[in-house]
Amino acid sequence: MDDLLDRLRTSIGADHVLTEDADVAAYVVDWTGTRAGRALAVVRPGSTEEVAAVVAACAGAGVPVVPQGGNTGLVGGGVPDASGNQVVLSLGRMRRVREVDPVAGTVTVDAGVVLADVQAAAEKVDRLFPMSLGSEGSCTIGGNLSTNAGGTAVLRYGMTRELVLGLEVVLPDGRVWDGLRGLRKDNTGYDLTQLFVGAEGTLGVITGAVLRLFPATPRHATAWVAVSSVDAAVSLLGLAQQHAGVHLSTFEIANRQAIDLVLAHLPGASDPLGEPSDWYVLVELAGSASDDGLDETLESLLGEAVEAGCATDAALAGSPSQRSALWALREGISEAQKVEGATLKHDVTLPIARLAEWADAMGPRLQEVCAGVRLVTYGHVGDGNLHYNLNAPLTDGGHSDDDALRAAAADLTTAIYDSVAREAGSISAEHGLGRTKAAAAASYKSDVEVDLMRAVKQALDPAGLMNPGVLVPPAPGASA
Ligand code: FAD
Ligand code: 2HG
Ligand code: ZN
Repeated sequence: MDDLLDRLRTSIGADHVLTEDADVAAYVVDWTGTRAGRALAVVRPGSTEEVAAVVAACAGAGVPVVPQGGNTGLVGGGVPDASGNQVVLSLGRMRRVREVDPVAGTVTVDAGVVLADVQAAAEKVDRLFPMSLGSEGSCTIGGNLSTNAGGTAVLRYGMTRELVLGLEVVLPDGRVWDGLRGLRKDNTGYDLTQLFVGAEGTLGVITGAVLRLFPATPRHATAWVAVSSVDAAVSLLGLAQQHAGVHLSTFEIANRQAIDLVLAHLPGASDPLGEPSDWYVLVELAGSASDDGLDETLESLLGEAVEAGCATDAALAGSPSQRSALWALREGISEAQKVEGATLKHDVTLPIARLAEWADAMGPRLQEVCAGVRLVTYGHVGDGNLHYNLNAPLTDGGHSDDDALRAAAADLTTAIYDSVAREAGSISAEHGLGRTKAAAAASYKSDVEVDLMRAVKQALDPAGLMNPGVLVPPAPGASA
């Protein structure tokens, strides 16, 4: 292995090959703090050519590579396993916005560019890059593409795969595929770009991307709405679609438990409504500079919603700072859950029409499995996607009983996944599979689907060195 490390140092500079425990520490543990591995080295190449050199050297030495962007992934796909034999390839030095073309509506970036920086580059030319995640200050475009990230703008603009036109990828043998084309029309064969989207680093390392831009939406009308149930939220969604049409950009749900955690743990958070409600929806309409009347549309929508019984109260943002405060309540939930204690995440999608009944039945069922487990339910209800997360029961002294949650974790997750499968839903709406869910996802797929996934992996990465153990479960009898 010393030979490999020497080769890597020669290829990208000794300063960018990290092996000391203190230097690699931040790269081997995930955001949740629950997935920790060990790495042979963390390498930080600064260009596509350097990425190719690293991958070729690792392939030559038979050493697995784990691509990593901002390390905000929630399923353990970007951190190494416990073997200490894997090289973490961080894209953190590849942060160049290569080109912005407002007329074509494209931006071309290095894969290590942070999502917020892509948004800012678009804004500078009066355009919008719509993807929006709570982690946008740290996650990278390479990670967003590799997880096919969702977020709060999917309702209007779609998942990451709908926002990309072309890619540059270093293949598992070190060759570079230059597919950096900004064409909207290109029917010249298999869509290779889409093959790498959502591949979680198992087919190659994305080094660059051409992304789509949209007209800027500087005008917003935002409300925090109290609703009595998931059912009421779904009815409100129907009304919002009727009233606001294309301007409806955000429709996010959170239960009271989730908001209680934010109010308890996030400095400066306050409840915008006088009376507590079981559920809340964050609704936002967005429009161009010439779109007058968004506030009026939102007010009339909410008036009708109260009359129809699908909303009980609402607070409208009257200023940008009030808007930020409402968004902070929604975006702060993940962090607040983590501060509170042990957490079990379930990122599920169901057909929207089935969400309410499913959630109503699931709660009591989970109490049978783990008495007192706290349901922290929130997410992108407009996309049928709930983060059906759990926090530990409270002890008599009011502390998070993390051991109780850990003891019941497998049974709780199985109860949720089995019932999602019965509804023809998905056990990973937007976070991917990583190491955490690869085996579970395969167990709910048909043999045909799993075979197809393995065939794609085998075709592109026959040596199995790109992020092994992630997304594709090993074939029966094969070593992981
Ligand atoms: P990493 O965590 O570094 O990696 C994620 C996966 O992509 C790994 O499998 C890794 O190997 C692979 N990868 C990374 N870069 C590359 C590359 N260049 N080439 C090939 N493979 C690569 N996700 C959502 O979908 N919606 C949300 O609303 C959302 N909100 C979040 C809020 C918070 C507070 C946090 C902590 C996370 C949230 N996430 C959300 C999850 C996470 O931010 C996304 O999955 C994001 O896309 C990961 O980007 P990253 O750069 O951090 O990738
Ligand atoms: C969100 O929508 C993210 O806030 C994170 O997808 C969800 O932490 C989670 O479970
Ligand atoms: Zn989410």
